[in-house]
Amino acid sequence: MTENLNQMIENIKVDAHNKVALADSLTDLDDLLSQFIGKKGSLTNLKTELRNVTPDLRPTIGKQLNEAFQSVKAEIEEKIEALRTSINTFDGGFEDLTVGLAQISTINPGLVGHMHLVSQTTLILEDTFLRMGFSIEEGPEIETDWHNFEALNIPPSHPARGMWDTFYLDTQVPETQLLRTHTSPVQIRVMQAKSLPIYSVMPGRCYRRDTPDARHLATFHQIEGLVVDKGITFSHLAGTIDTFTKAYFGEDINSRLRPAFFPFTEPSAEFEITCTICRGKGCRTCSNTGWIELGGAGMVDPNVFEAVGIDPEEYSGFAFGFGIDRLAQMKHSLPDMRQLAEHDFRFLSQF
Ligand code: FA5
Repeated sequence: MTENLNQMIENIKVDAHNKVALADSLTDLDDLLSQFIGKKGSLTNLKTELRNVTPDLRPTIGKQLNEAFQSVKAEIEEKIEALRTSINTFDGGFEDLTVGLAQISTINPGLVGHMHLVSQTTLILEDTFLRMGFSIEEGPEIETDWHNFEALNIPPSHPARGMWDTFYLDTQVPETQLLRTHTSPVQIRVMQAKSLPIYSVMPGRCYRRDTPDARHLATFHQIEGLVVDKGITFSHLAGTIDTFTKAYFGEDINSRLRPAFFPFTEPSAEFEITCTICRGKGCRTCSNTGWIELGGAGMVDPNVFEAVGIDPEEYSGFAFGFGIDRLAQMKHSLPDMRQLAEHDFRFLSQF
């Protein structure tokens, strides 16, 4: 037993040394701390084995175990410190991520940067809609109350404002400024700036005072769609959404439109697909419904056309707004959207 214990301590030391040499992130090193010297770590466990050692040898083995414990701990902590220093400070406290990345690439030469999953998804969406004949437009993230709400048929103090919990800005300009809660204000800007007909999509970042959970972030992304032309009907909307779903998710994912309410569309619908995590059986991510809401849609309300000077007697149109993070989550079956906002290389490098 004594000899065994002796050998086991040495083996664990070698194993720890090799693993520390290979670890290239703070998360890896944290894992090693718990694997070797945490509450249930392999060296910690050996301490209970000391009981079985004969009393004359116990001090020697105890000392060996203690030294191994201290040296593994020091080796891991030293590497944590080195990695922190290399990643962290630059010129008075600013993080220089390029230096950090360069250091990490030296440790792991195979690691090269690439586009974040949300950016990749945005590009794929843009490409899908470009192939369907849409143009790409953009709008500002800091918006006026008029573009974000009023022109969209949501007057001040209208109860529908409660649908979007808003970050208002104190910018000292006369008009109320806010961080846009959705990409729908870009519809307004496009209708003001472009000549008709319009077939456009508008991707971008949005902000809401939402508590992050498996399906929500406070900063997220949407892609808005807008079609304005003569003779546009709800079936054009349904057909566009169906074509897009099949093009993006493939033939085996079902989608459905359910009646909903948005002040800027009438009639309005919610667009849902089968939850890709549980394949419709019900799970934590879809709140046991089997369906995940991807966005809202509907026929542009005549009041919105009037706000931007388009004659609703002559033109009709549809609009939709999907969550890009939600689309990426469903496409890659990610149980928790918060993974998209964390910077864990092990997660990010998979995409
Ligand atoms: C809207 O934002 C409407 N502007 C959509 C719309 C556009 C309706 C045009 C009609 C016509 P809603 O609040 O339901 O609707 O958000 C749309 C989608 O954005 C959601 O289905 C979801 O996919 C995504 N989304 C909303 N809030 C969050 C959040 N906090 N985190 C991540 N994604 C979100």
